[in-house]
Amino acid sequence: MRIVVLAGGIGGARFLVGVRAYARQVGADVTAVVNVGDDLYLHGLKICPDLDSVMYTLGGGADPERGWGRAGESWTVKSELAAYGAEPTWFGLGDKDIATHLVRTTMVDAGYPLSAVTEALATRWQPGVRLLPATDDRLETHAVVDLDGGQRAIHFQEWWVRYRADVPTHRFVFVGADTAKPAPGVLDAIGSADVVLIAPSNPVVSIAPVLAVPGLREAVVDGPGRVVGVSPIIGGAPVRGMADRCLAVLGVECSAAGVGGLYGGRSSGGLLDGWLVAEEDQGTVVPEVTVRAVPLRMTDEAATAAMVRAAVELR
Ligand code: GDP
Ligand code: FO1
Ligand code: CA
Repeated sequence: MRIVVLAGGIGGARFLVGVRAYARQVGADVTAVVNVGDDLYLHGLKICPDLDSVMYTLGGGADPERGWGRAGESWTVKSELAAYGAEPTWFGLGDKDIATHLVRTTMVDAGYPLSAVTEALATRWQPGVRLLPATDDRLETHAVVDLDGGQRAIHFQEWWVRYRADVPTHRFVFVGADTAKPAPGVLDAIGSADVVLIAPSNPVVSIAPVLAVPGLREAVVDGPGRVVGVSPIIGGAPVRGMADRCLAVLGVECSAAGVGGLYGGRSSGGLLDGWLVAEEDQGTVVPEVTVRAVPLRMTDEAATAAMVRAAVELR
C-alpha cells in the first residue's frame, strides 16, 4: 500500500508518527508532502519550521512541550544576537536548531533544491517516511492586516509569533503560489497513492498552502487514492495553536463540521471522500462525505496508529 500525507508542523508531525507505526504493521510506504508557507529567512538563514517539526519529531529530536525546535535546546546565539540589537528579536532560534539552518542554507546557496536538501538532512534523522516539501519554489503565507493606520501584508511568522494573531486580519495570501511547481516526486506519489490522508493540521495556514501549489490539488482530486481527512478541531476548539483565529479570518465555524465543509466533498467539487472526527463530535455531517467518529487525541504512537487505521479503513 502507498500512503501520501499532506502535513503542516506539529499536528502533521504527530500524525506521521502514527502513520509510520501503522505502515510498519501493514507493510506500507509513506510519503509526507509538507507545507513550506511558514518558511522564512532570518539572519541569513533559511528556516523551514514545518519540515523541521516533522523531521525532528519523527527523528526523536523534537521538544515535546514547545512543539517546535529541538529538545534540550540552548539559546546562546539568541542572547548574543539580542545583545547586538539584531532584529527581529521576536523570533528565537535555538543553538542546535541553528545547525540545521546553517547546513540547509549552505546547500540552498550552493544550488540544491529544497527537496534535495531535505533528503540530505533526513539522512541524519532517519524519519522512516519520505519527506517532500510541497514545492522547491518560494511560497510564503502572508496575512493582510490593519497596522499603523494602514493595510499591510506581513509574513505568517510575524502575524503569529510577533502579534500572536491579535491584529485585525482580512485574509491570507500565499505569495509565489501562482508560479510554484510541485517538488519532484510529489505528483508521482499522489498519482500512485492508495490513500491520501489530510493530517489534522491547520487547514488555513498548513494544508491550504500545500494545496495552493498549482496542480497539486488537482492531482489529489483526480488521483486514484481515497482522500480522507482528520479533524484538527475537537469539540469546537483546536487542540493547540491558532486554527480558531485562522478559521475566523475565513468566516468558517471552528468545528469539525466547519473544517470538513471547508475541504468539501470530493464528489461535489471538494477534496474529501472521508472525514474522521473526534468522539466528542459524533453526529457531524459533511455533505457527500463519509464521516466517522473515533478517539482523535494523539497521546501516543499506538493511539495515533489506531486513528490512522480508522482513516485508511474508512468507507
Ligand atoms: P503547526 O504548523 O505547527 O501549527 O502544526 P499543524 O498545522 O500541522 O497542526 C496544528 C493543528 O494540530 C492544530 O489545529 C491542532 O488542533 C492540531 N492538533 C494538535 N494535536 C492534536 C491531536 O492530538 N489531535 C487532533 N485531532 N488534532 C491535533
Ligand atoms: N514559535 C514561536 O512562538 N516563537 C518563536 O520564537 C519561534 C521560533 C521558531 C524557530 C524555528 C522554528 O522552526 C519554529 C519556530 N517557532 C516559533 C514556531 C513557528 O512559528 C511555527 O511555524 C508555528 O508555530 C506554526 O507552524
Ligand atoms: Ca505551520
